[in-house]
Amino acid sequence: MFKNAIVKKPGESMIYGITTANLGQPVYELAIKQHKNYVDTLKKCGLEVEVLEADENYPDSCFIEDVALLTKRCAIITNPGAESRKGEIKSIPDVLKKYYENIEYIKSPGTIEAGDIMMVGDTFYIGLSNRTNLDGANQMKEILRKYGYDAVFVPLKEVLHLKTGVSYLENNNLLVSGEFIESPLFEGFNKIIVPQDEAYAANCIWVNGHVLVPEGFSKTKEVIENLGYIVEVVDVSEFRKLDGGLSCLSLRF
Ligand code: CIR
Repeated sequence: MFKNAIVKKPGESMIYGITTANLGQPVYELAIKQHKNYVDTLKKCGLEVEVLEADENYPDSCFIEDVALLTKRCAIITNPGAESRKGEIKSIPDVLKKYYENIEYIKSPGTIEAGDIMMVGDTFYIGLSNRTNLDGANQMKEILRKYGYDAVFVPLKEVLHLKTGVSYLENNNLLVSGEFIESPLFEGFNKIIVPQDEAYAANCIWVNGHVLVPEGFSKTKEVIENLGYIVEVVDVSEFRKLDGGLSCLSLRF
């Protein structure tokens, strides 16, 4: 079960965030509304949510998931692979000190963004992507091992981050799409295949028996409902325009 979440409000500069989506510029006012609704949904799932103020210097900083990996035993501050995002980590240790005694750091030339990390019990799947290099992944693995965790590397071909294409819903249920459907690394899971035309919905989050599903993906929503989860539909259209999904908008621990 998770108790806490940390989110960061989007700043007006978000409209200049990194994107490959080709869906146009986000509408800031709408993004703010959607962000607030996202926070309310996390609260509805039983989380206490700390809301950090926006930082206009970093257009992508609302995607706070990428700057830290929070486990039960330690917090690990990442080193984002995207040049414009590297400075996002500066403010994070102070925020995490309230919650964690053990804070570790990934150092250059290692890079890692935690959107590439999926927690499955005591095992962490780490995507090797354009943002997460082998050095960063190896550092992360070493730190995780020190705290009694395991790590499995997953080379990525197409998606931005590992969790863009695969989400763990607990109880051995794994939402998978595209390049991950046939991956031998995920053979042992009960795979729930996300159809190609709903690929964006492969990024869902499990929060204490609820699953947050993005609005507009009825097939995926129905399959998740049929598994017995309480589904919370959340509209994140403005964040999708920046290649971001539901998981990217919070740190949950
Ligand atoms: C980026 O390209 O870094 C942002 N526009 C989107 C980050 C999405 N984060 C995530 O998937 N964890």
